[in-house]
Amino acid sequence: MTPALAAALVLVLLFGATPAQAAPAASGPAGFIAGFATPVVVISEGEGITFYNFDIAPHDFVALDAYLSKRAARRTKWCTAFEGKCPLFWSPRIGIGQSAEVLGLDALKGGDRYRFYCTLHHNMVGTLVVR
Ligand SMILES: [Cu+2]
Repeated sequence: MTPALAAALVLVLLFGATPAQAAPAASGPAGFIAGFATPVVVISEGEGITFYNFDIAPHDFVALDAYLSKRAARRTKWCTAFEGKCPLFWSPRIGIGQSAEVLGLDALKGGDRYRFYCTLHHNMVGTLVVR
């Protein structure tokens, strides 16, 4: 990965065999569980993220318990997809082999960290660190 690359990459993968005591997988074949292959994502302020899905199930990349103000949400085009609260950042839901840009990252400030998750599989969580 070269510093010149504009966007950090976030991958979601189907992990191998699930430990016997793990919770049942929300999707995918029995005994397997999907997760973010990059549960901690570090970006610089102003940097973008490209989200890739290599799993057979659809996934997205959405801020967890962090929302735009109502005023900011009204000015943000992609917030029209949400009733009520609009997440601070968001990617469209994508299927296997697809990629999407994460929207809303330009408003994030250096020095902060945020939780993210998949709205379809709430066990899929991670941390986004903004340098
Ligand atoms: Cu998911």
